[in-house]
Amino acid sequence: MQAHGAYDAHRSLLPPAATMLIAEQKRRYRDDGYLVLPRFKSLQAIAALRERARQIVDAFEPAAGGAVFSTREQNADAWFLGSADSVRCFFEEDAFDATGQLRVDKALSINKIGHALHDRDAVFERFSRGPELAEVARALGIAEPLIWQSMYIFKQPGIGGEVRWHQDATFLHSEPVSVVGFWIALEDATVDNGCLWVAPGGHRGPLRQRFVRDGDTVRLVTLDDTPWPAPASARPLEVAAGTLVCLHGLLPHYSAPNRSPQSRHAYALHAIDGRSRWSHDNWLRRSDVPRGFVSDPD
Ligand SMILES: O=C(O)CCC(=O)C(=O)O
Repeated sequence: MQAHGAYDAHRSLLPPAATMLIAEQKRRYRDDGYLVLPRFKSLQAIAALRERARQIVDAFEPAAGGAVFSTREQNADAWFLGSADSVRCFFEEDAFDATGQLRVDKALSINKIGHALHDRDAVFERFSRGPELAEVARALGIAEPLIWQSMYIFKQPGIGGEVRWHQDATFLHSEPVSVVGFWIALEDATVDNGCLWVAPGGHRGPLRQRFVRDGDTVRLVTLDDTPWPAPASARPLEVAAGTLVCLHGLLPHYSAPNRSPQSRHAYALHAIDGRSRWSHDNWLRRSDVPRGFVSDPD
């Protein structure tokens, strides 16, 4: 990738990306299970979102809960389950030393904020909705999008946790599977700082696992023993800040740990098609019905 300074200065002069997907892009999504749309969000919009995330973390009192977010197994404590309907911070697994003290400042220790930012915070609400996202969702075949989940992912310098191979339909299941991930880079994502890796075409395989909730417990159930893709078939998605990556719900993807000194912030929305049946044993439960990408009139 180009040097950050020059790259950013140049990019801010470019026109916004066209949001009307052309046939070739739709074909690529159908064939590969993902689509990369550069320059989808402006640097100004990103700056506003990052500032709001900074404020949320600043106001966060770890004593109030603050579970570690395990990127290997989703630990189902009350803090995690309650985040389905609210805005909560989760620490990186490696944030604490052996005595339980934070190794670095709180602002550099948070793994993510989740999972209802898009509905519970005005700044995130604005970023998460609008005609551009609505148009992309429509073009990808989601006729009645319902945004069930949002995550601000920090991938902190040095301790940013791995997100293992997974398919989003494991966590946000419906019949038929319809979930699509809308992942937006808020900083340049590189192999060094833990960009996404995908298995092109892998969405044509089966759903391997389901993350099933029973009361206040959750478990990962194996549905299909098909192995995860071989490392050689994984493709890194090195993208610039502002890029939107759309991920089919069955596409295997992962991100490696971030051992670099550079963070890799991203914001992810997950929407299902309201024409499919939401699986009520999903971990995520809401007190209200999720909405789509169209903003409420003021
Ligand atoms: O941003 C990451 O590192 C992983 C995100 C991801 O896997 C997802 O949103 O499904």
